[in-house]
Amino acid sequence: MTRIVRVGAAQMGPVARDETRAAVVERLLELLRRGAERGCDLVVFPELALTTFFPRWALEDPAEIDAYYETEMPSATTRPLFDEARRLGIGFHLGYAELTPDGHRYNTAILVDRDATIVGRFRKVHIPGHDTAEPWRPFQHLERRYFEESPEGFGVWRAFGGIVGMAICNDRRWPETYRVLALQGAELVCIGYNTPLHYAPDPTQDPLQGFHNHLVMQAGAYQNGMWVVGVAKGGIEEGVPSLAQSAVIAPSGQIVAQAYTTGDELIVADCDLDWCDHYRRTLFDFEVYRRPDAYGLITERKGIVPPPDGDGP
Ligand code: CDT
Repeated sequence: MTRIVRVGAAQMGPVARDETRAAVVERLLELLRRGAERGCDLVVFPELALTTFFPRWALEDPAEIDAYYETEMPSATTRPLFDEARRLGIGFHLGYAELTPDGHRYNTAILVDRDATIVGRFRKVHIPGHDTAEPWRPFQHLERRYFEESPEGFGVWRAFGGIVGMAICNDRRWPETYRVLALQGAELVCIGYNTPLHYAPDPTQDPLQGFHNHLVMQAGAYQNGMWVVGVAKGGIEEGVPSLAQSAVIAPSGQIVAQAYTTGDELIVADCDLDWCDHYRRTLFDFEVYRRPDAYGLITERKGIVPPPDGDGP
């Protein structure tokens, strides 16, 4: 029996600061229905899909800040998405800001099965940017002010006939993300992102944003023999141009579907989960070829420690 998961990568265009949750949910419903029309099993929405990317502002009003977070999932506002998904028999992945009952704030994504039950929840591990306002920047990236680093790490879940993992935006740039997921058997990884095209600390990277986006996800897919679904909230959001170029990437590292707009757009790909074995049973047979004994520094050391001066041949 083949294990083909038809995945819809539901790219979103910008969400305005004053756009209501209800209006955003209507957009998500439209994308979900398009996915159902095209026979998708799973529709993947981006990071922080329900609101504008609020870490671009140094907000002071606690009530305004709290309003960007979800305290329950589903809530009255997001329940229509769950109800429609159940009616259509389609699963989804959704990123949002989470405020837990005990006051923790995470950049979170959930995996929802075809019967609208939440089967997996992931909290972003790598939190980029800064935690205090830096006025020299044309816009802020205050994720480190608004979100905690997840203490939970990377998990996987059995769903859609396979093993599914999640990562969020900056996580996709780190090779450890994919390897830790692959070591748990992940066959398909969902990744939502909000990536400004301008990177203030080093603008030489600006023209390379699209390249780096695909570079890391394609490498992650190939080196771990897994499907990667990268989904943007792109376009010009509140004056900040953001990367689109959502893509579905095969275990070969090839892009098999890619968005061509910067707005709401659904791209669809049939992901054959058994194709992972082409890589996992050959060149990247971890059990045979990996050398964890040679990789100790990966977990022992956080930063770079060069050898002392004078060492070497
Ligand atoms: N959302 C997110 O993680 N964005 C970052 C932007 C670069 S760091 C300021 C990313 O890695 O795409």
